[in-house]
Amino acid sequence: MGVEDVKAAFEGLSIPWECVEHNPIEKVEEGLELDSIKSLGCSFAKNLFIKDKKAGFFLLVVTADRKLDMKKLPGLLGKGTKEFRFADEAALKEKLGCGKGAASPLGVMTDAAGEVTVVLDEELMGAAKIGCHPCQNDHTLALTPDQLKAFLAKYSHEPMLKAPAKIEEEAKVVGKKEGADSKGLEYTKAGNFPNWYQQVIHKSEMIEFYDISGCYILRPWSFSLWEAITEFFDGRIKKMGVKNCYFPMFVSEAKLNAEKDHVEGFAPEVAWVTRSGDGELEQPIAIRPTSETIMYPAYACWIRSHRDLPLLLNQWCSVVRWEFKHPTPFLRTREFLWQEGHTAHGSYEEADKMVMDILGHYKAIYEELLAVPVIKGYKTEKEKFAGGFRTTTVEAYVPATGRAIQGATSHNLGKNFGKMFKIEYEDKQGQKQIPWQTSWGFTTRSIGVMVMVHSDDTGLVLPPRVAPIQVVIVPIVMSGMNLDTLSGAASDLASQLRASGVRVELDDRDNYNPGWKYNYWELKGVPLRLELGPKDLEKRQVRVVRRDTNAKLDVPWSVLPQQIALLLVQMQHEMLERATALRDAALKTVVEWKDFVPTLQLGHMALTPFCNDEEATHFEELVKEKSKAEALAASGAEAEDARTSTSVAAKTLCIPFEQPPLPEGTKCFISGKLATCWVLWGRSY
Ligand code: 87F
Repeated sequence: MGVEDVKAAFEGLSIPWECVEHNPIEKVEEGLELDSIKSLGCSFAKNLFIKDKKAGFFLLVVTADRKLDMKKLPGLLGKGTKEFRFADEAALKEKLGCGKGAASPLGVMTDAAGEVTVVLDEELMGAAKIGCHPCQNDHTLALTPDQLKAFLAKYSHEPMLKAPAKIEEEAKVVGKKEGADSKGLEYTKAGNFPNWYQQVIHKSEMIEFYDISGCYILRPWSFSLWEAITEFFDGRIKKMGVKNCYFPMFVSEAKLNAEKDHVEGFAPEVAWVTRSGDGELEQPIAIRPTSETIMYPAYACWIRSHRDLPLLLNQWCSVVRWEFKHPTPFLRTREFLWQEGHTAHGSYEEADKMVMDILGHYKAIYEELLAVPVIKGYKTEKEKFAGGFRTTTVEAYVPATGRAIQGATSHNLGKNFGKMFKIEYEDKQGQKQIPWQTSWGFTTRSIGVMVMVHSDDTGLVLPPRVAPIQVVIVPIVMSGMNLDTLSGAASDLASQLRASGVRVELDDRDNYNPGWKYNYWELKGVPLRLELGPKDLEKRQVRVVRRDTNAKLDVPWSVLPQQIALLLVQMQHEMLERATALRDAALKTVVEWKDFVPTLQLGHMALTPFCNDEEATHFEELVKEKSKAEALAASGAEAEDARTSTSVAAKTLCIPFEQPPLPEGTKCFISGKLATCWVLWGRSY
């Protein structure tokens, strides 16, 4: 098959012949550069000829920039497909009559047996004209999507049409590791952060993907981390007298809108149930995005006397916020797990102590459990929870992306909600009072932050305190050795460790070799690996390998539990130390505007003097605009960081509680007015 055959076929179908000749091209990208091809004014297709062991040949006709993940193709194409490979040149010639580099849907002329399924990318089908090779790569012709479909129909090839969202989209395939196999990570953290992150959480069996955008399955490996967090925090708040409860997830429209400031701005994210079965509901009902409006009407009933205070309630639940920004597992999902605490007090001081104590627990979860350093501070007026009086926050930092991220917030609500929901009580003097309220929330986002901070090019790295399995024992079985002695010793060591409170797994699966097991547990981030081979058996020792540093040491059986306990504590401590050093290195003091954007460009956070007066919000907005404009001008970058789908604009993270001295007369870096505090800025998630 060649250009003449295709031309004849076009004539038969009365498709106009618009064809150019050029030097042979091997790759789509080369074609995009050629003036002759550009003159056709068409979108250029990329044609991938692939083969599945079971289901046979497929020709994927997709937009030139579409990146496909071969492993996800069976999910996309169905038809009992299992495992795709690129088909070779011989098959391309045989099945489609196309020469090297000239795979083309027009090749269906050759496939009288109908062995090749043609898959068309819907986005490409939206183009005015599409460029194709007439089965040889030194000619390109243009035809409309309808003409292409007519051509395929003529040769009895009903194409499969696939929406771009369904075709695995990847912004850019960069940062792929050399020679990576499909079990391990194919991307590096520095080279392609988003793909690396996706693979870490998927291949470590933390997350399974789901067919509703922004929703993910939390598998046991990540859910246990959440359990470790809930257990810790639940213990702490119970000691403070907080009680758990559960309120309905549904809220009526009238209630949801009871406090205007609170819902305003958030309204587009509220998800509604409007139907049951095939009938419309009389009144649509919202799914909780947070529970102030659900809980406070009940508080109004329950709080009548000063004896009813403090009221300290918390609930563990999920909430739904229907966001349209690019989702990221854990960090930005449409449903997420959290706890929300809602308390009411007789004095401002008592409420504020509650706010601060909770913030302290949040910091402890991040630092003591997840080994992620955070900075405590107040949100500015612009960034605080609008329904409340004052918001406190813990802010974390992801060194690999240079992005800050809000860790959790604890609000002093003042009396705003009390007034709106008519929560009133009689004080000791018999006077009507409105209580001081607080609310505070901590979410599964924290798990994503931990992954982003600690994991590496080999996979997840789990801080020992939260690792579902802290130690894995891998027996090294050699051929011809006495299996019983080895497995006896291995399970003995496992029991000893278990007895000393360590979470141990003995991996005695006989269908995997030790190397495979090492990779598997490294990917899952288990802190310590114990290797037990014949030599170790002789010497009554075991080889211990640290996941975070890969450091190896031989430990005698006699002191194993003590040594392991020590190593786990050390590793936990050093993980926090390392993350803190990286975070601190990214904290820069900036006193003049000219240094601000260059600091952010380096992936740093900036601590600046700030006026923080009635005009503060205006100046924050100014910084947002100016920082974005300057960043774009400086780097020719895009408004969104392609790596993270986050804005390049800076915003305030917090007014840190710990304030460096502010020399008298220091000017605000943006307004030029007298500064009253230091504010922390960054690009953020
Ligand atoms: C989205 C839709 C509707 C955040 C929303 O931080 C309402 C809201 O009120 C909303 N997204 N918020 C703020 C939540 C404030 C507060 N609630 C209790 C917390 C901690 C837990």
